[in-house]
Amino acid sequence: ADPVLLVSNEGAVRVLTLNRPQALNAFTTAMLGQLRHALDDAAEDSSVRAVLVTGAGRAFCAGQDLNDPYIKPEFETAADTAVGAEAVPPSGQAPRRPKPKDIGHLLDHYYIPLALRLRSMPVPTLCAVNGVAAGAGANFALGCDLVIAGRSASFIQAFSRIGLVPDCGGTWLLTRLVGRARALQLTLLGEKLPAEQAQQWGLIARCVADEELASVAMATAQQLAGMPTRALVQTRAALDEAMDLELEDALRMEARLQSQLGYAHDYLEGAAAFLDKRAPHFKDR
Ligand code: T3D
Repeated sequence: ADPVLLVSNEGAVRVLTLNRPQALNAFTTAMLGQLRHALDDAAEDSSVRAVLVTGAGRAFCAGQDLNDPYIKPEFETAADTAVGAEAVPPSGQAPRRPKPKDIGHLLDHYYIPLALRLRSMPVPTLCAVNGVAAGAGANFALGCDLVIAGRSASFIQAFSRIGLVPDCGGTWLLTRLVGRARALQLTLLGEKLPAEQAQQWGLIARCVADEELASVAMATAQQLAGMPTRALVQTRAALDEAMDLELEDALRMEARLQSQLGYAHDYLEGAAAFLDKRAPHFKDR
């Protein structure tokens, strides 16, 4: 069988490609597990300075695979139980009573660790959204530091269509990215948001022509990989933290981080390179 996640390197950029194109790269537990391990590997490998995630085929990711045994609805039949079953319909079909299922288990074991891993990566992350990104697929993409989408891509908070709430960080991310009104519009109606509008709303960084997506995403990932990694990662953490801080506390957090970075190699190198009018060579992670 084809691997469900392709892993490759382009210089200091680790490229992760979701690879179940026949099911629009919907997440199976196997794929979620491999994705998390691949992020762990990238985090631990000091030669990696940026991670680029994309999808194979015409979609980025259709969210949780609804055929996965952990989540696929199952119904009791007369063979399972004779007590309490619904009456046999006039058509003569077997009674269909849903079997209780704890689908929250999937979140505890797969989506929560994955979303936390992504947000705490020690290198910048970039998602190249090459087609539709639905449900947890959309929110995984939006959890990356930069999101670049092809013009034909779209974002769908598909959860409400199937009786669920947004997960994989959607409740936290969407309100921060586009505000409550637009977050509610996206999550209640579950409508498709085209990439261009997603950019206009500030949900994603860029929308580019489909045929340019791969090259623009790779060039941006290479650009990030050549930058002072530790400062980039601390910028992400500081922006997230500042959302919940008073101004004075945010100012003090900035001062604390700046003090630490001021002693690091990358600041000394960056400032010296500027003064010397040469290209800097960053190495802190
Ligand atoms: O607690 C928990 O654990 C729950 C966790 C939930 C996390 C979630 O992500 S919930 C949301 C799950 N995702 C969805 O509900 C989206 C379902 N898919 C769609 O709405 C549509 O497929 C799309 C809008 C994404 C794309 O539409 P379209 O018309 O371009 O493609 P299609 O024809 O619908 O799909 C193509 C194939 O992919 C098709 O298979 P087939 O008929 O060719 O054999 C379709 O069944 C399959 N597919 C698409 N999405 C999923 C899927 N198979 C399994 N699971 C999917 N999510």
